[in-house]
Amino acid sequence: MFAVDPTLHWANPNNISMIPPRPWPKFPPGFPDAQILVPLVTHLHGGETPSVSDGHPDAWFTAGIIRGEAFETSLYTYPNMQQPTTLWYHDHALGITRLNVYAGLAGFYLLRDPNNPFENPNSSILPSGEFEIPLAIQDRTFKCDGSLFFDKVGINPTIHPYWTPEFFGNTIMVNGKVWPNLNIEPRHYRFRILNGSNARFYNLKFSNGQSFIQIGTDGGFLPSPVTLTSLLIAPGERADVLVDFSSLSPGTSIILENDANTPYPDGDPPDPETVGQIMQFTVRDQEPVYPPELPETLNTIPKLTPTAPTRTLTLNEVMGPDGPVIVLLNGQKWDAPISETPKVGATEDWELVNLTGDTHPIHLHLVQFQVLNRQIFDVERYINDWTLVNGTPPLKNPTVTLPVTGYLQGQPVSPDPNEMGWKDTVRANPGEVTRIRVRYAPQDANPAITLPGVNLYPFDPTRGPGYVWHCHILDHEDNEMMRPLKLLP
Ligand SMILES: [Cu+2]
Repeated sequence: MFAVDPTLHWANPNNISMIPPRPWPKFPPGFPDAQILVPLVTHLHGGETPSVSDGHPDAWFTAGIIRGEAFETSLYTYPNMQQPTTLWYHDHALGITRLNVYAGLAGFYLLRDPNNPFENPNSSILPSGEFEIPLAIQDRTFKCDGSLFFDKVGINPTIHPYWTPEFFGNTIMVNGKVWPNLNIEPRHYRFRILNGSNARFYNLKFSNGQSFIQIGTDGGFLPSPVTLTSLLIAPGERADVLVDFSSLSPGTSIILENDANTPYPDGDPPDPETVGQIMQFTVRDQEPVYPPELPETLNTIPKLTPTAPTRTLTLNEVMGPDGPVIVLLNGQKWDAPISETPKVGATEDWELVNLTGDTHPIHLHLVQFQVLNRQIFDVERYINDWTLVNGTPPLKNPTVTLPVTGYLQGQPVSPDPNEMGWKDTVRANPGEVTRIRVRYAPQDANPAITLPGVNLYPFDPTRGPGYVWHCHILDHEDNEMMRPLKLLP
């Protein structure tokens, strides 16, 4: 369907060892040996999952018998022991995830807990049944015949013939339908919103300016409800949202709009006639139903204390003649020696030092973490000194950590109120250090007994091929913005 770029480090099921000399063929046909056999592997995003079932990028397999080097089984086990929340599953095969997800390999995985007071079938606090609707937002571009279009000319075609740094579609699809309308009753609804796009951020708001309430984030319910008039959501993030339509008169139509720039935050504004619109809601002629009052407390998020040194990790972009050619974490490619090896049970602070011009949604597998704060820093001086210490990326040697302390400016800024819960994907903004606190233990582990070297998972997370952390802009993830994450006993 789409141009597989074999100049990236990718699954390569036919084991193409030599890329023929330039000039490279246009797609189609591209490289025919790269186009046949589709490697894929499923990752349950946000899941506390054994590593053999986590969808490691090298654990891919084809419809035949060809398997990646980390493959152990195609039968996965999900313990489902974590808090109830909006998870989703999608392809994670090395270097081809952007194409497989764009082709449709993504879906919701709503984890429920009948023992949770808001999820109990007898509770009427939250809308349920037909009034609880998952909304997967994805941008797409279609050809005249209705088939999907994906970029097939690279921005640096002499280096990567087909890869582009970000794919942005020119239409918005919700649950597989372009710009849908939903007929609603004049009452409250619960929407499980997912940004399932490859690279597009959304800043969502209603055309009538009405507010709405966010009750949950990536990993579960927020500590308390947060009233919003706009919701910023990056690829991979989820938001559990209540919207009250009870004051709208019958026949009224309102539009869920988007005003996030692409790339985010400093790119072009969306066309208000096209990608500036997400979907429409039209009110049926019915008696209004008013929402019950929400409790002030929805969840208790434990206070964690770090038990290991802070990790300072950079986000790097390497420029080619016509724009980015590769995007890196800590200056390293995917196959450089593993450097993120926390002890199971440990609690670590990670400082994500963004040296690029864009926001990157950074996702860690296995864990739900807490966002501590963000702080601006002197990017130019840091890059100069980092490059003096480490050289120009991609680095051959292990990265020497350059503490960001001497480059910080201003005060740390608290996360947004709707980031105060459990998160598995965090927006790392340009020019900022984003600090997160990560505990390698189940979400509900008692902090008093969570210690480095103590495994509280119902499985052994130190065995198997390990986990990964990566940028959730799929075009970045496919071109080296992903690193292994291996837990030690
Ligand atoms: Cu990125």
